[in-house]
Amino acid sequence: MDKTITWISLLLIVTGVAGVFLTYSGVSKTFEHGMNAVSALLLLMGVLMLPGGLLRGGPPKVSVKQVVIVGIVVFTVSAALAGAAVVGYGPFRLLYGTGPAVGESPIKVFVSIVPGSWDPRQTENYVPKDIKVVLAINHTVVWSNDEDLDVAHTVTHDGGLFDSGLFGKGETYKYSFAREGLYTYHCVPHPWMRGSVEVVSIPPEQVNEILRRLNVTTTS
Ligand SMILES: [Cu+2]
Repeated sequence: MDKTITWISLLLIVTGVAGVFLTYSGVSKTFEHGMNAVSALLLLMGVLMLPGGLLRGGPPKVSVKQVVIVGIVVFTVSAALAGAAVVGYGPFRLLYGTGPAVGESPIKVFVSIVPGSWDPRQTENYVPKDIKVVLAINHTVVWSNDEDLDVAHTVTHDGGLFDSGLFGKGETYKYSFAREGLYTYHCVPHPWMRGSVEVVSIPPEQVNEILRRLNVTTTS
């Protein structure tokens, strides 16, 4: 067995698995595809190299101690993965879906990404920066990229709940909030761009009363 090749291939496999896990953890859709391709390639290289390293110069002679160590590592990794699956951590969140699908609200809220948002010296970017919306009334927010130059931005939740991916000048991104909470978000290429949406709920009678007074008809 060739120790160097074996270690390199194990390192590639670990890096590859970690990379795939991270990219599916909702860090950012913007980098997901590129990162995944690189991680998958590392993983593949590791898997292809491993037998070469292990079997070079005849089958490896292993001691009981080595078997025990490998056993402990395999057990720990399996237990960690099983635990992650149970609590829906990282990529396993996909097993539990993304929460209830929610329709668009009768009233939409518009946030403008104003010209010059790409400039870190400019304090105005998402305008208005911090908004409050009410479930069933105006929980659908539309962000529009109003740059006058060809600059793409993202609307990316800090916790990975939603991510627009890059969208260019003149384009919009729409998201409907399903639950109460404070949602802070940022722009991936310009991390100084930050905004928040506070989502609150009120009793259904009040919702109906407000919509009736505003003369807004719902389609449900
Ligand atoms: Cu941006």
